[in-house]
Amino acid sequence: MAVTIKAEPESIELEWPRTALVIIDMQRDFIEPGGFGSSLGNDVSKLRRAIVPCQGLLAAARAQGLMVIHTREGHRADLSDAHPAKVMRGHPATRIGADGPMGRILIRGEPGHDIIPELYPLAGEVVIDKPGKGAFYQTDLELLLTTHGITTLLVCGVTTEVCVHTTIREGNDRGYRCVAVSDCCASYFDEFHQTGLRMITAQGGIFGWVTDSAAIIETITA
Ligand code: TIU
Repeated sequence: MAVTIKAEPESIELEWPRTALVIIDMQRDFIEPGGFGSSLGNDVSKLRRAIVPCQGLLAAARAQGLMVIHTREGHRADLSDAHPAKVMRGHPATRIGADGPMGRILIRGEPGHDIIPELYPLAGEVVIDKPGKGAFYQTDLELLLTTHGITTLLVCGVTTEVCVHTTIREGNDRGYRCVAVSDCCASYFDEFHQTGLRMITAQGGIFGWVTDSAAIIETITA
């Protein structure tokens, strides 16, 4: 049965069995002090505002039986899946692969690479390990969406203008209807969060929709 979600620039009709909740990179490396986010000079506390809304939407999605997908940005220990153009930025002591308080920065298996405890995946939920900013780049995400018959993505996570945006752009070009969930996304830069969302809805929703968690949850519980 189809439901209608209030969204910008216009409402969107969707069917739950064909909809996935995608939570982008809610990792300790971005959200807690001592990881990749802080090594880049960011105020990581700014990302915490997305945690409680994501918890609420995640609980509702699980109750509704939606496909839930978590992603993690990170690389193999030998950095063989990291382009030098990505690694060789910033001070050597704070680059991807450098030692930090939560282990090697953005390296798979290190404490900082893991998802924050507040949003930890349940057994059976999909976790996509991605080497890029977008969740489709060099992953099997598109294959999983195809085999599950998914057509619409509700996209949450961090950061709004980097990995969330890149994933929505990639998904849009692959034919998915991508809906950013505004209060479940966050940025180190308030203006980038706001402008990033406006970029999605401008021009008649040029590459997606924007809604908030309350608009989705009210249709789940209705
Ligand atoms: N630095 C920043 O804003 N973001 C990233 O590097 N990755 C994600 O957005 N996940």
